[in-house]
Amino acid sequence: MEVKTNINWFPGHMQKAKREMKEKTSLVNIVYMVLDSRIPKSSFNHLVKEIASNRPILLLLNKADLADKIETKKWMDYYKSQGYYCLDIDAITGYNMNKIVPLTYEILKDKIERNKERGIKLSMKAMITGIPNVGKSTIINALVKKKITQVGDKPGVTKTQQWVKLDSNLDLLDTPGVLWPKLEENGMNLALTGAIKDDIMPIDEIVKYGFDFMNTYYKEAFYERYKIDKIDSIYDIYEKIAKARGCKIDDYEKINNIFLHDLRHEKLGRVTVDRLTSV
Ligand SMILES: Nc1nc2c(ncn2[C@@H]2O[C@H](COP(=O)(O)OP(=O)(O)O)[C@@H](O)[C@H]2O)c(=O)[nH]1
Ligand SMILES: [Mg+2]
Repeated sequence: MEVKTNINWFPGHMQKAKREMKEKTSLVNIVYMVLDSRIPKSSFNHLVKEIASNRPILLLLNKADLADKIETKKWMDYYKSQGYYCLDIDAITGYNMNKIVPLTYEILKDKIERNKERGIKLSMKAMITGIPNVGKSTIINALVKKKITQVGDKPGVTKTQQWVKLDSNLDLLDTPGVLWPKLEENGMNLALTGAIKDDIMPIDEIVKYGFDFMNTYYKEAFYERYKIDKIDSIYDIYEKIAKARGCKIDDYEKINNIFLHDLRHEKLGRVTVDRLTSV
């Protein structure tokens, strides 16, 4: 698939972003990588593994409320088998959010113990990374329970590292490390969940891909919502959606939007787009 983007892919930018992230990482004891539970593979960025070096990585599978529970469990088992720590969360309702701090202490307990023995009184430090739109800011805000003002974004303000206290012995860097997803490999799955803006994507192709996906993995919910009985061609689907939602049969743009909106907002049930078999 060809994806046009307005993201600057110049190697220089990439190198700079990588260097900055590495600098931040050098300040912390643990790296959180936020994933979208609907696309635990496509939202995973391998660069984190590289820049985290030997620091532990805690994968926060956010938006768990939108994903298929059975698939989330499979993905967590898979990532655990690969040496990652995992927690499924929902930053909006707060599901499992209170487990992040205790789990962090648990992961870092040897380090904390060693510091204690040596009489070192240092807080543990963590940072959040993740691709755009996975919920990094929502998580930070939920963890610190207030909105953080981005003082460093104003011109003339010295950009110093800002830390927020999560607990007596745990600090969090308040600026998340933004990573770019690999569009070449995961473009369709990223697009389907809305991780990439629709206006840079071939929308008809995504919708067709989405129809196939729903028909393969969540046929019942798909048929139920649009009162589909059988599908002989893609036009049957367009026709049924139009009928079910009261719009013109040839208004493809509107039908596309209805379908994508439904898929992204749980109207077709919880969906996991990345399937573990595709690893
Ligand atoms: N359903 C759901 N939506 C979420 C969750 N966390 C964040 N969002 C939404 O995802 C969008 C992107 O969140 P944001 O924190 O700005 O992502 P960031 O770009 O990684 O900082 C916002 O519309 C949030 O309300 C979640 O756990 N569940
Ligand atoms: Mg943000």
